[in-house]
Amino acid sequence: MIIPLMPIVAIHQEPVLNNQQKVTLAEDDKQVFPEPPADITKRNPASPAGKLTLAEYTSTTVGTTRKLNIYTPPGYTKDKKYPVLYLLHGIGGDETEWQRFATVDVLADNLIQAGKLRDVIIVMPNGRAQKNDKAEGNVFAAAPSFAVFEKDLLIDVIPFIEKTYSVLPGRENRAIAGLSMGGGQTLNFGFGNADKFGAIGAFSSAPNTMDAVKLIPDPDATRKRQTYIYLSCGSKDSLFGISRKTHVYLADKKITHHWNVDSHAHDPTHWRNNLYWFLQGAFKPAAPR
Ligand code: FER
Repeated sequence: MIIPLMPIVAIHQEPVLNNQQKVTLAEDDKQVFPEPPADITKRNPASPAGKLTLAEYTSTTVGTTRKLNIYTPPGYTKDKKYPVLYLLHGIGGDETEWQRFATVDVLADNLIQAGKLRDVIIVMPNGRAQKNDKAEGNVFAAAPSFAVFEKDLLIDVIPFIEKTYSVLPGRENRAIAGLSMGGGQTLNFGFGNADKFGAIGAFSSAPNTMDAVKLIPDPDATRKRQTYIYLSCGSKDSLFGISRKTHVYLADKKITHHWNVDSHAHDPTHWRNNLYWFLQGAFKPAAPR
């Protein structure tokens, strides 16, 4: 059992955890996706630029107007329909965090240019569903509002996106992913609403992650539904045990998934590297005719 230490710094960034902790790796705790090239977040001059839009929606759940950051791919047009990824931040973050950690627009533009990623809309909401949703003060105190966000996502965010943008319907065109608290939200909401999400990517999931038996009470149904499942954690992350427990359950129930253990900690390098691989797996470009 790994007990995470309280943060040293917790304002506008993820908590600095005790990443020095020794993790004993099991045989299947392996890096299955290699380190991406160092330049994944440097703009390839040949890549046309997508667009980032800071939008607002009415949250009936919270009773306020809330912000979200939306990436639309280069050449976005109402004449086409696009799959969507809902991408969730950590306990110290907000709707700007993923962009700050991973320059999501550049990363996606480059992958699309390289023919490794479909045109996809990436929605980065604020997962702290409470009236003051800023990452300020003791960010741990807001942990319960990350659970409330399930309702906000399902009844406010997704309908807002689907009426504002040109979106492909169905679970096979809707993915959810996140880092740390957002990883826990991803597993809880993704498995809990399996009819809505066809791909799940959880990076360095936090202690808000529900027990695997509660997440997946009917392994046969989960296996048959064919969800693209991607779990990752750095071997230097003190929250390692949480992701591993989820992986061990999935493996035991023979539910196909990726489990990527790299050598990073609870840090943006781990998150951007694993977003890079998750995007390519969840939104593979169509095979050429
Ligand atoms: C905890 C340790 C870490 C916790 C949450 C986190 C709610 C989240 C970390 C992050 O989002 O980076 O004990 O409890």
